[in-house]
Amino acid sequence: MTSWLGLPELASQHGASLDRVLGLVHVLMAVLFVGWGAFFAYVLVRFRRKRNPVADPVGVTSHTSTWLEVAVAVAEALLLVGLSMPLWADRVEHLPPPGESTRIRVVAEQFAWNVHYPGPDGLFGRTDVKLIDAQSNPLGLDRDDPAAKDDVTTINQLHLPVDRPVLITLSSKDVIHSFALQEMRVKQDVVPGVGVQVWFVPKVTTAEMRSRTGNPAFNYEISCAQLCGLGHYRMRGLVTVESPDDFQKWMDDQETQLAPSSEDAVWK
Ligand SMILES: [Cu+2]
Repeated sequence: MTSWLGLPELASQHGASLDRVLGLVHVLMAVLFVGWGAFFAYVLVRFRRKRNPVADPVGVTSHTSTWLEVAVAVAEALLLVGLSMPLWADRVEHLPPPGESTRIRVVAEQFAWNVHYPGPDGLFGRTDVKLIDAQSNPLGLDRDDPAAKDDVTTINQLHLPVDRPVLITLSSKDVIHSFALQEMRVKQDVVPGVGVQVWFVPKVTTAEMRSRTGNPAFNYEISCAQLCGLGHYRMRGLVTVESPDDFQKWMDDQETQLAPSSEDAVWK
């Protein structure tokens, strides 16, 4: 169900509380907009020149406006301290345990998302900037490192199992990008030289979302939410949220492709 704000469909665990804060902020803004608008119109009529030919140096003596301003400040403080700050603290302080999460590295570059899974050993292989090859090895992964042998890499393809925390470490090879998954309510700047962690729990598979939206062509997407250069518009990735079994199947397929082919074996 799309909320009254016209937000994208919601597909993550924490997203509902984020949408609630966003909704309340909009309610407060609507009240202020209508309230101040009405006040402005009232003042235009009430203090018109015909009725007030001479300026009044004393002005307003009632304290109503002061109290109204205090009320607005209290409402804003409640939104900020009561709702937004606890929500944000929960996002950045309570990262899920790595052992219970799908761990992924995502390295942004102009203009693609390089995705790195640790493979069955759970260890990310060594990467080295000297090994980077734009075509064959955009991550600079050292395949001679034992931990790297089973690592799975993709470009613009993110596969995620549903109902399990996803813990992503973001970094950039060039400029500032922004990793955005609209339906997951995830948006995080990707800064060169910094590894930023972001996490969420996908709750709706791609297939479920297709039937929910009635759109058989629906796909989750990674978009870059930071204007990062001329090719910014094409910096998008495909996200597939699937059952743990389907995810495992996909991972196994990737592993099979990593294994030396039979042809190689013959020539060795
Ligand atoms: Cu970008």
